[in-house]
Amino acid sequence: MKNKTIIVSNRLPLNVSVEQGDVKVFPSVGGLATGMKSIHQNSESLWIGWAGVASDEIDEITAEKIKKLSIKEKCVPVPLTHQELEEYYFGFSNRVLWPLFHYFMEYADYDETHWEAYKKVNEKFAEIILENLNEGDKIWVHDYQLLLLPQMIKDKRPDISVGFFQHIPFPSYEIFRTVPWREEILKGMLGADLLGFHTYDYERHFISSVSRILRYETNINSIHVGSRTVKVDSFPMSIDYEKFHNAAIEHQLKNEKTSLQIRIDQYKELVPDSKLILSIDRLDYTKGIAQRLKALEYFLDKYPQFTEKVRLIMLAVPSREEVPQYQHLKKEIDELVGRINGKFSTPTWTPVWYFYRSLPFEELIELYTSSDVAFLTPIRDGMNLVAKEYIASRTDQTGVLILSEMAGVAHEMNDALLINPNDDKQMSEALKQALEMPLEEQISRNKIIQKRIKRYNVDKWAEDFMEALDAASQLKEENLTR
Ligand code: GDG
Repeated sequence: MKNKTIIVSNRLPLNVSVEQGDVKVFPSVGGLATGMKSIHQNSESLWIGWAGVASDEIDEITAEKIKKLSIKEKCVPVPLTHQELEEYYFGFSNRVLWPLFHYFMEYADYDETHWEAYKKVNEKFAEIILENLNEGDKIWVHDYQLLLLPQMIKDKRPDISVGFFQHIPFPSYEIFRTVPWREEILKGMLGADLLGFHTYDYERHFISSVSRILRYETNINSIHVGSRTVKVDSFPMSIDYEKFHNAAIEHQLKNEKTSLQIRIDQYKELVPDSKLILSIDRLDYTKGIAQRLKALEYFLDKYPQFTEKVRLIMLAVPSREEVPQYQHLKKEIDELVGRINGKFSTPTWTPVWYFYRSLPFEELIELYTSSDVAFLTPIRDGMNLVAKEYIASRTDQTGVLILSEMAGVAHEMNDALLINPNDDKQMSEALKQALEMPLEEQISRNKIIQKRIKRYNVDKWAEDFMEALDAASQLKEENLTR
């Protein structure tokens, strides 16, 4: 049997539908699935994760069908009960780790039961991995829901190479030290041979936490854990550039239009010098959606000459609706949109078009290609792939990207208009600058960014990580034979 790579994440890249005993399993195309495509589809591999259906809400026959259909997609489901999801996913992952790692300390809700469930579910993942593991396999674990998993695997199989990549920020030591289970979490992560983060800053924060909390000896990008050397490095995640760029070209050649594109075109025809500003995120408090709306309000108050001339298209994708802070945020955003539209609308114009749902890929491309400005202002964001997707979709290289300094992606985008998402005035001035920016300047800024994303695409990202994992494993073998 050939050696394989086992990809592990909380969710499998699958959508499962169960209707009256009829089970269907479709591959899904999220950011991670795209990122792992070159590894998962084109090579020997297996993906382990939750399939999206609580195990106590289906009978055994259905569970078996899901398992069989998943295997056809090279996936192995981890069965999780409703309560496990409630405590491990909505509880510990999304009410402790998510807020804390994004510097929302006041939202962290420490609950011993949730922590116990988090450990138990990580163990469950470990058991299923071990059942599917052969000598020589490599494991790539993803993200904050599975921080304890690397060490759980290493305890049982020190010979196996384990890589871990974190998609969200790693906070500074001063934030991280507040977690009651900080030592266990760091030790869990250090089971990996290679730990990857989006940016050098996150990497540095992690190393500093290890050095100050565990007192392990650390270097610029390695940590000594007993006789082992753990490598730590940054790998800024990217996108499938060709997919977005080609979809944008095809869209522009197509004669048929969706109702969304027809409405966009009508607005542009009605007000020929009008501009569209785009905002896309999951509805999450880390994304700065409320602050963005307030900046728009400030802008429209300060520069009334833009009345009827600009429109914000705001796509907020529903997310974690079970968590109270997300419910409060939804209410706040509904009210803000209502207030802004109520305050500035004219008989023929509303400043904000608000979509609270997920749109199909085709419409996403329409938004990217039709919008003159992308207004992406997260309070904290591990990376932010939307920024890269927008630039990749601008086939004529026009368009202006207004981007928060607090997003990991800002490190790669010096030519965007970088703003502090807490500064209304600065965001408002950036909007004015973007709306008035000459086309030549837009093109000269985007050219540089586009070239970089094209060259460093998501396949390259995955390839770099796997190469670094191989190098780290080499080191591990030398240590084992010493
Ligand atoms: C986490 C980190 C990090 C959005 N709306 C629709 C839609 N999307 C797609 C976008 C993009 C993805 O969702 C969102 O990716 P982001 O990177 O912006 O954000 P998170 O979901 O928070 O992801 C983040 C990322 O992991 C990767 O490491 O960058 O910092 O928080 O790909 O295109 N896609 C479709 N319809 C929508 O309505 N089809």
